[in-house]
Amino acid sequence: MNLKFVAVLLFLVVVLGVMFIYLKPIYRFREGLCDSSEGRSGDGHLFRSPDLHLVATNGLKYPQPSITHGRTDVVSVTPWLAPVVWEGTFYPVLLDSIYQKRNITVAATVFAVGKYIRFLKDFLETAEQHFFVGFKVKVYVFTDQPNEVPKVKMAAGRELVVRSVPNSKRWQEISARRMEIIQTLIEETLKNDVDYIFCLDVDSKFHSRWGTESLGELVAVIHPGYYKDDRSKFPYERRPASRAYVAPGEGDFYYCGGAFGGVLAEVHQLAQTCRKNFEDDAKEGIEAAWQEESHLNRYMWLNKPSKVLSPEYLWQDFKARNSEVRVIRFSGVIKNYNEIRPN
Ligand code: UD2
Repeated sequence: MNLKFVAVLLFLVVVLGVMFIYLKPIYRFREGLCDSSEGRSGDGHLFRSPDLHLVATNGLKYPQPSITHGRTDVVSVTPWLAPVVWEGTFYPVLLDSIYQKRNITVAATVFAVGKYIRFLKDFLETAEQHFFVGFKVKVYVFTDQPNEVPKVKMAAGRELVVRSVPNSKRWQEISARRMEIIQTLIEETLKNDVDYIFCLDVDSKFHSRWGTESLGELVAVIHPGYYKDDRSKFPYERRPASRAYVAPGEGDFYYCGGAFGGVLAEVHQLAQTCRKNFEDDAKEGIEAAWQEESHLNRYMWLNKPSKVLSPEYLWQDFKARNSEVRVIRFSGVIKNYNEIRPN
């Protein structure tokens, strides 16, 4: 080996060593950026975080942020610093201008199986009036009676997609199976098409704006029946044998099974986890107290939602409105459970 060759070899080793030492942290940082600002689905597909840059329209005038504005009569931020959205905590024109620039598409899923098909018309018609008006929306209806889906006129940029699903003898199964179908829908259809998804109960109507203020990575709605209660009163699954178990003293809010959402990667993770836990429980003969709602509550306890929607986003028509609820945006209609359910 001649000296010249050894010198070149040494030079290369030093250069590669320096590159390794200096470039590795940069690569790691880039990886970290991907992990924190971009979701990654199970198969490695990247979902770009839509909340990376909030770019508003130039010259838009709106009230200056002020600590004396907003709401002092309700919890408007969680201990993990997620906003809790109430009327008076956001400026809709500003938010819409941010998301219009991004040209987002929002999907909604709704299940109308068996006699629940009767609720679909009002759901769809009121969604046209209040749900992400002015944005691209795709409503996915899952039903066992595709021919009975009402013909509702959709505005430009909005689309209704009907999919067949089997009926079941047990309402608990219809309700819980939604997680599996949502998981598959995201994997097979929505992946490259949609930015956000909301999964909603059909026996409900929109009454007022539900829009861009509700967008976030993982979004949960506080149940209207329990938002003033101590967590000891929440109807979480209390049997430790269940995968939906929440121990005494644990839990943040009691969230609704009837409305949740977020970016695709987050909702996919939620649906997949709740489905698996529900099925693993079933193999051991356990059904959680409130089916997939119990599993969702366990999931949200461990994986904190990045945005929490107040009970304005899922009220119940039989409940008198409380003074802190200035607007009812979406509300469950009164129904006769014995008459409407298959069991
Ligand atoms: C609560 C939840 C619901 C679910 C359930 C527990 C709210 C407002 N509702 O409502 O989401 O977590 O507890 O399982 O938080 N469905 C049919 N056909 C049927 C039965 C159900 O299509 O025969 C669908 C339909 O979309 C309905 C949803 O499943 O809206 C939930 O069923 P539910 O409304 O009977 O459940 P409920 O009122 O106990």
